Amino acid sequence: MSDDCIFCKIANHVIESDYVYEDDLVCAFRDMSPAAPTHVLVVPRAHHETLVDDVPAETLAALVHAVGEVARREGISESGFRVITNAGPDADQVVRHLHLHVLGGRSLGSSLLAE
Ligand code: DGP
Repeated sequence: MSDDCIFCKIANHVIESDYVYEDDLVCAFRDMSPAAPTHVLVVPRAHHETLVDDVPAETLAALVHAVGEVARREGISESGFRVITNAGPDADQVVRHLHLHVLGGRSLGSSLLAE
């Protein structure tokens, strides 16, 4: 865990959040600035900056599994949803702790971007 990382603190309950799903390796909580009716962030409990940060295969599998759990729990598995991860400056990554945005609950349009 990184002491100055907000998502480390949320993922390890140093700071509480609105959790949607948790297991040993990952947790999912609501984004504080939702871009859609459902906007949940899925993060590893261990600190990894992006997807290219030597993330163990077990953790990657747990992240993808959690996306499915979030979609089912939020009732968007049939209506549809989008998963995005921002990595690095060109993607405008603000929080430097790997996270998957799970967006749904409205039509997201055909663009790859959420807006
Ligand atoms: P990005 O790094 O650009 O992929 O976006 C980070 C997202 O994290 C952004 O949508 C806002 C959200 N966020 C930032 N800080 C917090 C926080 O302390 N709590 C919650 N729930 N969401 C946060």
